[in-house]
Amino acid sequence: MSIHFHHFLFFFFFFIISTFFPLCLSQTNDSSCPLNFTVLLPLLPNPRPRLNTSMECHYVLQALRLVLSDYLKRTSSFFPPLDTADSCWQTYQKNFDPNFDMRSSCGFQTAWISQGCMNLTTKSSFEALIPNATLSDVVSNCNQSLQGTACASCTQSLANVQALYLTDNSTATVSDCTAYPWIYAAAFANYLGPTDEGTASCLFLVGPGNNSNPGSSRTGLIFGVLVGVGVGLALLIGGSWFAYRKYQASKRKKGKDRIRSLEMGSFGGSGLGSITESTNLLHFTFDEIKEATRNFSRDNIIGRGGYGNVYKGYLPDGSEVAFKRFKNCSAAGDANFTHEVEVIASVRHVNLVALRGYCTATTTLEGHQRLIVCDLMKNGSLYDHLFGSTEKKLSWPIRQKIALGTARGLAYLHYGAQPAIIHRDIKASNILLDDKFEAKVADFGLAKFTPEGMTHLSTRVAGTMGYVAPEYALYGQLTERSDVYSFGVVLLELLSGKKALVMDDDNQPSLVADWAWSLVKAERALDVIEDGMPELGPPEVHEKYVLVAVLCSHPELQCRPTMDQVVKMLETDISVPSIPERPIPLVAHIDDIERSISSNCSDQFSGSLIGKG
Ligand SMILES: *[C@@H]1O[C@H](CO)[C@@H](O)[C@H](O)[C@H]1NC(C)=O
Ligand SMILES: *[C@@H]1O[C@H](CO)[C@@H](O)[C@H](O)[C@H]1NC(C)=O
Ligand SMILES: *[C@@H]1O[C@H](CO)[C@@H](O)[C@H](O)[C@H]1NC(C)=O
Ligand SMILES: *[C@@H]1O[C@H](CO)[C@@H](O)[C@H](O)[C@H]1NC(C)=O
Ligand SMILES: *[C@@H]1O[C@H](CO)[C@@H](O)[C@H](O)[C@H]1NC(C)=O
Ligand SMILES: *[C@@H]1O[C@H](CO)[C@@H](O)[C@H](O)[C@H]1NC(C)=O
Ligand SMILES: *[C@@H]1O[C@H](CO)[C@@H](O)[C@H](O)[C@H]1NC(C)=O
Ligand SMILES: CC(=O)N[C@H]1CO[C@H](CO)[C@@H](O)[C@@H]1O
Repeated sequence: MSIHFHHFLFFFFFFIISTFFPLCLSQTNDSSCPLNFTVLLPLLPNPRPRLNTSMECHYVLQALRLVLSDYLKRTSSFFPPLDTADSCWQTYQKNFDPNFDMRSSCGFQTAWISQGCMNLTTKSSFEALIPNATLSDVVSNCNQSLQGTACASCTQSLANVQALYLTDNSTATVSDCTAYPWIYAAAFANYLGPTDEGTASCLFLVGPGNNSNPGSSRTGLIFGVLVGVGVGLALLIGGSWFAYRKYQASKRKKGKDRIRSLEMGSFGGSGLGSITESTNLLHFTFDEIKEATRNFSRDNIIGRGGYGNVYKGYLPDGSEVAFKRFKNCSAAGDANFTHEVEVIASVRHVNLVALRGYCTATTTLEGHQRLIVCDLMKNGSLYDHLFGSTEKKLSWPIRQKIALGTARGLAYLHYGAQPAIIHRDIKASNILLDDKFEAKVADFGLAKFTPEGMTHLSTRVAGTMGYVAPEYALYGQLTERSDVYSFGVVLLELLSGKKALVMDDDNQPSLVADWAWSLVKAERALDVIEDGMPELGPPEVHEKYVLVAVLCSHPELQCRPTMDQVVKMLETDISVPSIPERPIPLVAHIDDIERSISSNCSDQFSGSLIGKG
């Protein structure tokens, strides 16, 4: 965040020039732009280094958002009038860097500075969209100095606001829509206002920031950041640059898809590690992580999987996080990995686990290391609550909340994220729950980094077949609808308290999807619902959830709804379409094949097939 050092110089030159050569500036009339770019002046670190175009464009947008927030605070309007748009760009550019043509270099259209989305132009139109309770949540989290740890809770509550008004429509992909909560909060929720250093650096990543490391001087901070940037960015620039070019290409195609990097800026920096400019992702050193996890102590392990272990640990600022350590890595894939991590980190949604940072390192003792760092979820995974040692059964309202949250998170991965992400590994243990039982989908975008590589497919089909869509398991055909299938299975687990795949008394596999399907066909959908669930609501709602789950877990992919449709069905009164007939249940199908093979073929052949099934 503190990479923008040249600003002061530019302002300095600008003032020199405007003082001594006032005629140079009078060619364009900039007094008509109502934005006050002067508010940026005290916030810009000095000196500011020359940045790459992508970084520069990112920074231009962040700083612009701050200026818009100042304007909102003064006028209750988010944007200046359209007829001042050109003048505003010119003024901004003159102040920022006269030699950097923001509009042509970054692909910004003139009108964008005056346009929002969804007809949101004023304070009151934005407030009308957000429930009072949510707004007071924002105020309680953001009405304080946002320097340091307070930043994270504020940005989290803003992400909640974003999820509220960006829920059900393709508007989620119009990235400029995402900036409203930040602009609003700096203007009205935070009493210090957008020009406060803490507010500016938390909400807009503009400003000198503050080092969490007490005792380090400003010079030390800048030096540290320069070194950090040198090392961190050298590693990451390739990835983020590539991501940015991709973004630019898609933006040109779609026109409306602007200011994506504003959304990326929504991270609250904790001042640890070195920060990459585009996503504020932290790069941890291996030593930092060793310290946080007490040298990967067994006591800190909170999860195990084919990819490796998950550890909990504390960062020096006191926050508790989860470290996921990948097994059997080699340095060869690091560039790919960092690129992927950058992309994942740019995907932010209240129902997705937020990536905080990562680490790649080669150590003499432990070999090559790759880790990612995520927020720790207080309530563990859905699996723990359904099948673990937890005694208390989840109540119906909480299950409903988890179902809807998971559906929203997946819909965002499929239709909100750019590029779209197919999760591939939705299962109860990948749905994490925060302290308010908000569902957070974990591990998206990481399936390709499992050590098994391509063979992982067959491993998983054998291991957790209950979740894998048949077309993916059998032919490796991977689409968004494979995630929908897995979601349907998780939803059935959530409703019934039964595991995706169990062996019955005769050691025959039995899929929860087949079982639920047969109940629905027998018009006994309500029998799917787990007995003894607290706070049961109206049966119509239970039935709807069961039907949605059975529809999602339909063996034929074209019969499944999209995640967007699922969200709509779950949160509105839209009725669930009738469920198309399906072929023989999958497991029975395999049994039939096995039977026919064992009667027709050699024992060896049938043995190997059964072994796979
Ligand atoms: C600049 O624009 C403002 C408002 O539109 C106007 O009042 C002012 O006279 C203009 N100045 C010049 C030098 O054109
Ligand atoms: C712009 O902001 C600066 C610094 O906050 C302030 O001194 C100045 O009066 C403002 N200018 C206008 C036109 O509001
Ligand atoms: C925005 O407002 C205009 C006119 O007031 C209206 O025609 C348009 O449908 C509105 N768009 C949205 C998305 O509400
Ligand atoms: C929300 O707050 C506004 C003003 O603060 C008030 O007019 C409105 O009635 C409130 N709405 C609800 C549902 O409480
Ligand atoms: C959803 O977006 C489409 C355009 O993308 C728009 O026509 C429609 O009115 C929107 N629906 C809602 C409920 O906002
Ligand atoms: C924020 O807190 C200040 C005092 O700390 C108070 O004066 C102000 O009214 C609060 N703002 C809101 C929106 O509640
Ligand atoms: C940085 O934080 C320290 C306390 O940690 C505080 O005293 C100081 O004022 C802060 N610096 C800035 C520039 O906000
Ligand atoms: C500071 C920085 O990361 N500079 C990079 C800008 O982009 C060029 C390639 O376009 C790189 O060579 C620089 O290292």
